[in-house]
Amino acid sequence: MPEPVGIANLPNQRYKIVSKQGATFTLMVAGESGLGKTTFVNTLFQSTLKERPNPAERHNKFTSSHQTVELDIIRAILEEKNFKIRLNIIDTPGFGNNVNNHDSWTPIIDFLDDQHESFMKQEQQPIRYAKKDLRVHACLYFIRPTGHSLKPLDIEIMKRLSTRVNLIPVIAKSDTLSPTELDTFKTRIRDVIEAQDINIYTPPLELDDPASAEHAKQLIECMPFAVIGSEEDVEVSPGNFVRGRKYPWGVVEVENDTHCDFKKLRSLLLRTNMLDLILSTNELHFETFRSLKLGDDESKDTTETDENGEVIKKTIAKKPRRLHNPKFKEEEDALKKFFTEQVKAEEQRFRQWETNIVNERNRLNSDLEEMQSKLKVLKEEVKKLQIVQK
Ligand SMILES: Nc1nc2c(ncn2[C@@H]2O[C@H](COP(=O)(O)OP(=O)(O)OP(=O)(O)O)[C@@H](O)[C@H]2O)c(=O)[nH]1
Ligand SMILES: [Mg+2]
Repeated sequence: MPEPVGIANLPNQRYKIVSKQGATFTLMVAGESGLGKTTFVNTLFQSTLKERPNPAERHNKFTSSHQTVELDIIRAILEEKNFKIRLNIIDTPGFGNNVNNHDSWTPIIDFLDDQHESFMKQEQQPIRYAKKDLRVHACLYFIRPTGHSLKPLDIEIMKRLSTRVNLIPVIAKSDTLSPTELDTFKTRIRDVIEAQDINIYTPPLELDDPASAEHAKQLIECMPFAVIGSEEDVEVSPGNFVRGRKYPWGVVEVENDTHCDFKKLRSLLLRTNMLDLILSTNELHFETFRSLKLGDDESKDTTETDENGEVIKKTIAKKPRRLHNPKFKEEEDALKKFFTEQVKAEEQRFRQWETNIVNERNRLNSDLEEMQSKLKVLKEEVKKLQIVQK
């Protein structure tokens, strides 16, 4: 049985907001050439959609060597309990083997910015039609399984990606590393990410829900996810096929938690954290883009001549543009109101949480007292019995 994919049964109030409109989820894969990005996308689609009749349209733009040569958007609809998710996956051409690497990854950055830009323009229209939205909610960054560390090129690109999109690093072709090599590699990558201050996506720890907090902790410890892609089912025992890669010494299975983190990653993307990825794209990455675009606090240098004919330099701080525009003012007021409400709600939630903890502590204390008095009674009985025995 494939595990349920949707987010329809999430006990999350934010779910309701999105659910009325259905959701669009856009995932991107990026990284050096030949690391298995296209294979991964196909694996994800096949494993997720195998029970569904022909949902994915696939327009492959393969050259004879199967190298991806341009951005390729694959669309599908996931449907569960009347809840619809429009899923877009953006496959990108790999970079790294060109003379000029810069040319091979700037289109990816431009694509991300263009989607924010186009969404912003649509938002500014007086009549808001249904928006065309291809803003990327998560970008999987494929790391070559060298066992050493991140390359300078990886660091440079990851930095640029991480300010624009929820960045999720993954170790490509992890079947080529032994478990110990993989462990060391993961630690090194995490260290570099921290040292370089690269802001990767971290699942939020929902403190009021111990089960999901524990789950998030496990996901964080597992990062960067080690993945294996395969487009074939291989025979593991007579008549028994699984998605995997066959080697003379055995089979590595895509959907086996002891072989790689594919299932964990899929569940994060399509199930447990999809909503958080969607909302944080809007609240964090899109807002960052928007405020940069609106060019708040721009300043301008001008020169003037004073009465003695000397040139003096003046820096005129340009007023934030939105103050000139009543529409921006309105938006700002609405935002302020929104944030005040959010803070209030958070405080309320925090207080509730505190009360719950105090109640829980009191309950445990009284349990403890009860236990202690029971223990006392039992000890006395033991003593009595010992005396009787003598
Ligand atoms: N060992 C191993 N090989 C893999 C894995 N995934 C893909 N491959 C192989 O790696 C080769 C390249 O795979 P692609 O999926 O075309 O790589 P890509 O990242 O899309 O490459 P570009 O389109 O050039 O960027 C193919 O021969 C795949 O069969 C994996 O998890 N493990
Ligand atoms: Mg490809």
